Amino acid sequence: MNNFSRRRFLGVTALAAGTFVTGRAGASTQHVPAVVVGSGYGAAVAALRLGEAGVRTLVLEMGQRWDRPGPDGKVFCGMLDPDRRSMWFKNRTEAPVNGVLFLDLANRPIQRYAGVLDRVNFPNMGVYVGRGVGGGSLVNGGMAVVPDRDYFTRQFPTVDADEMYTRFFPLANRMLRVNNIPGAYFEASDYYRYSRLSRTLAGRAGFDTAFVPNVYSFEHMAAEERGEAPKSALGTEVIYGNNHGKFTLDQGYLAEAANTGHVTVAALHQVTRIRRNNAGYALTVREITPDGALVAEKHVTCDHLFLGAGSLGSTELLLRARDSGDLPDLAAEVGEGWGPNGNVMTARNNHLWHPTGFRQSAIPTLAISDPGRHVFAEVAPVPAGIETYVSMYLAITRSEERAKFVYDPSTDKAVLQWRQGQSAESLAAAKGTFDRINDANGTTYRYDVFGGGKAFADDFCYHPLGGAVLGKATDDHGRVKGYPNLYVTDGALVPGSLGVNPFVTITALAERNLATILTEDVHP
Ligand code: FAE
Repeated sequence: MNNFSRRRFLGVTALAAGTFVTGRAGASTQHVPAVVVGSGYGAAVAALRLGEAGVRTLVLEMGQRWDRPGPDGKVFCGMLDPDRRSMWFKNRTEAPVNGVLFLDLANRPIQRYAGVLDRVNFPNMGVYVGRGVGGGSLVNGGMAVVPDRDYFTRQFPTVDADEMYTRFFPLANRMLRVNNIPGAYFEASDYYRYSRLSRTLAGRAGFDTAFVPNVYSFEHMAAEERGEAPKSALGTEVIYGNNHGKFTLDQGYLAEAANTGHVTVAALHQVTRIRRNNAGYALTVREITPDGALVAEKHVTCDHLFLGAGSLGSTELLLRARDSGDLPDLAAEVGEGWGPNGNVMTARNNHLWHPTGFRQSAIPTLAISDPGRHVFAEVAPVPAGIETYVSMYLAITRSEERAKFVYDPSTDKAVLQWRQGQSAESLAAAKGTFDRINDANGTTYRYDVFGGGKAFADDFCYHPLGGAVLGKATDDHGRVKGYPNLYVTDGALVPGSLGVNPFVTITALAERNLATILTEDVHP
């Protein structure tokens, strides 16, 4: 079933999920056997597998449920005409691309609202994350890549790679409905002229390219191009949500979890504090309206607590708990091992006889591989609606640089201690690859695309990884050290670098961990 529309699927989820209603502040505490914090990849896996095992589970997600159309009839706003739905409580959009030709094409003032994309700004690093039921799946580029096995084994020496590569990666790919662009469509579509040009220019520099699998339905995309389906990827939609075509977690794992009858999803519910309570855990939860007004402070207790609030969210909850004395026995490694997956973006200028096309699919499908420098550079679209002659890339590099989060009691937040120089190794690798492409083609970098007039953007990332690393802050299955029945199930487990886009790995690892936790801890 590839021709899906968001509203049809989300209707099922919303009905099946029911509601989590306890009255206003001061209402009595609700007890549930299991709580999952967040609703991204790791959280969604936990919710489904707990539900299937018959465990009554409450999913608490701070973002909105994205199933109702706005006044324009669309659930999500577009990238070129962002409104309040675009970003999480900002006065102005903070899109990664600042503009082209020094025109601020992308960013504009918006009303503060529970929008779908957040950029969390730390001193030297901005981190993009999704906010809503479905987490990062709502805003990401859908690129679904299984990591190189040798590198995976280096990052996760205690995980059985055979089991991952024969059982859990294939399972994750199936569950997420990963598909590949048909070669004939790629070669013929006007919307992939930009990728074909980058392939040609990379080839002249001696680099191979490879297709990148995706969870966006290429059947739907081809129907968009034929005019038989509403345009989403071909209508410049991606980082503020796709109204059609992309198979997100709310349509997959989370809808299936709700259909078990044991899982309830509460949107606009942010967990602010976790403490010990008898044999389990007590949570403080803040419910807000989409405009940010406090609805109620709620209290929930549970026997098993799964943290799936993402690298930033899960790490912050744990650090706050350790350093404020709520869970004082948490390991010293909590907050450590964070990295941006070596993310570096860059943009090149093409010759006038090499247009990239004013029509560009927002879903990337091709990557340039530079094995010598360990650079995997995805060809990103510049869907500006005009010819820009710009080629843009997200380079994923391998780097050993790691940073830690420190809890700041004055703001009650975890602050990332990433230093500017820590991106130098990644930047040099990406520069090595693209210098060679420029040299082979007589082309140059663009300095007008990213903030600060820089050719290489190394001060933001899409792939935050680490903070509660597997085997360090947790045991080898994500059980938090020192606290039974408390688990981390998301990107916080991944030690800073994977070499490729992370969501397939986060999903597969969560499947692996849940399989053991369910048999050994929940239903021993
Ligand atoms: P994540 O999906 O981030 O979900 C965490 C959820 O927890 C969010 O919904 C939060 O709102 C929620 N939350 C946080 N704190 C709390 C709290 N205290 N209480 C309640 N809820 C909370 O976690 N990856 C790829 O593999 N391929 C791509 O093409 C790709 N493109 C990307 C493009 C963009 C613009 C962005 C932002 C990311 C992209 N990523 C991509 C990264 C990918 O989406 C990310 O690695 C995963 O979403 C991380 O999954 P987690 O389960 O760790």
